[in-house]
Amino acid sequence: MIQKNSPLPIYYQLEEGIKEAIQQQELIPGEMIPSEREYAEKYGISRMTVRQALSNLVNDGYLYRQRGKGTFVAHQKIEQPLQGLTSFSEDMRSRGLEPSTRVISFTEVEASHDLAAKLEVEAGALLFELKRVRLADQLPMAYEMLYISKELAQGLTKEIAVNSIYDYVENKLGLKIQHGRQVLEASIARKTEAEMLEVAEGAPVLLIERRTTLDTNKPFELVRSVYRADRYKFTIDMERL
Ligand code: 16G
Repeated sequence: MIQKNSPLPIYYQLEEGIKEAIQQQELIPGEMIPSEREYAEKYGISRMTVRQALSNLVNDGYLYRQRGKGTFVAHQKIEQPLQGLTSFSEDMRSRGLEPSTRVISFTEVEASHDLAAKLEVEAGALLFELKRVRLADQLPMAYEMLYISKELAQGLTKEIAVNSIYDYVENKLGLKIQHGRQVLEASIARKTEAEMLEVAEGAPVLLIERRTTLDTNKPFELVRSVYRADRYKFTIDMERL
């Protein structure tokens, strides 16, 4: 993969070669890559050059280092466009990943004044409160807590929440989820979130709050999700104003 007479710098050729190997799945996420010394010997190049290539790949999120162990291939981030209102299950399936869900809790609570106002129900009305870990190909991606009015999501059960809630309310209850408003913030994983997402406490996460409404304008759900920042990135298409 290295051509010494090429006008391209050697570190750059090595970088591109490693990226290519990741794309071709010759290097698999979670796998340890050869050491600096091994690359240097294999291609007859200096360790400094190898170090530069690997550092760039770490900074760009292709590789990650574990102190005392080595350098590993990172899981590629999922890129989520922010224009359509989609469910987690749809998002993962559209990428060829298998969604799954761990329902951590499924309870009924009485709406506080604040929740009642946001969901446009009477204070004290019953709400479903759900906590779920969402996984893609068995890897935890997000931890979400949601509130939905019990009156709207009739018959919702824990078993249904293991699959797709949007699928249930749209295809079984015949409701139409129409509109969503989402707020994104940078944050760090608190203790419980870190456990659920299998990251260290304090690891970077993306905090997302979503409120959706039905075609009748009635609020449907309030969701607070914590996404692993090492597995997710969001893209927004913009038109010049
Ligand atoms: C996404 C939504 C969440 C929605 C869920 C439905 C965000 C931040 N959250 O996780 O609001 O409840 O999808 O997914 O995108 P489901 O139909 O697979 O249960």
